[in-house]
Amino acid sequence: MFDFMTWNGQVPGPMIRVRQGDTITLTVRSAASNTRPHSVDMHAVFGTGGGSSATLMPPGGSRREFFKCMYPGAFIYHCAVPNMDEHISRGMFGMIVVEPEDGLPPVDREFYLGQHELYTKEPFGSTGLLQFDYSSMEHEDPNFVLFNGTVGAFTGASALKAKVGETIRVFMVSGGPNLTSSFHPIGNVWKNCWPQGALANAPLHYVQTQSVPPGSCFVGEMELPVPETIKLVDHALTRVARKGLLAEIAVEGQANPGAYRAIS
Ligand SMILES: [Cu+2]
Repeated sequence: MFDFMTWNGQVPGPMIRVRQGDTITLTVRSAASNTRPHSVDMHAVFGTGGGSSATLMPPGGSRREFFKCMYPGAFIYHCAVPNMDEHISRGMFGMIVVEPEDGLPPVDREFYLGQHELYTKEPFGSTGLLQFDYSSMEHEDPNFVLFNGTVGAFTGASALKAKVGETIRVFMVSGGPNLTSSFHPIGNVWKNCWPQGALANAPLHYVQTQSVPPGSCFVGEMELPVPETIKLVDHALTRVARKGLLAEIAVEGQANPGAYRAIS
């Protein structure tokens, strides 16, 4: 267990999804039971601090801002108070997707993941309420690296589901605050991949591992020609083997021995 700081009680924060040209009025509120100030810096926003100056609020406060989504892409939003590294590590990051004016092409399923690291006094595997550790954050040496704030998120019975023959899209936001993700689907490949979530550009094709720096996003699509369990990982694999980072997609359907089979 850990005392997260969240938007709407989830890590990553809710995906906000709009179209290029849309105008947004955003209202943020901070519970009176909070003890720290918070704000929102959205990388989809032209304006001082990505709106963080307009949204800076004390415990119990609320703020409203207006912005126009003038360019397309998948963008991080995050808290931007002076202790922003701690607040992001505690969970204050999410994604706003500004689709191009014509929208993204349809796919069969979409998934939303957020990678970030957690700095605790206690080692990986500890139980009970864990304490935040400023020293390991200063050394950028976390004990936990997580998808969606959970050790082994979306694994086993909680795996994400898809079917052979479908096309799926993965949105991933890299909160950091410090580590770059080397994002790879074990057993598959990013057929279409938008580094940085930069949807104004043509996608790259058949990308194996894509860097997703902290403070950025990723959009990738996969074909599913065979039944398998795809493991979404950061290919800096110590983070998978020893720090808790893993999400699985269980792909069910007919075997496709012309594409893949075990021989002996
Ligand atoms: Cu905050």
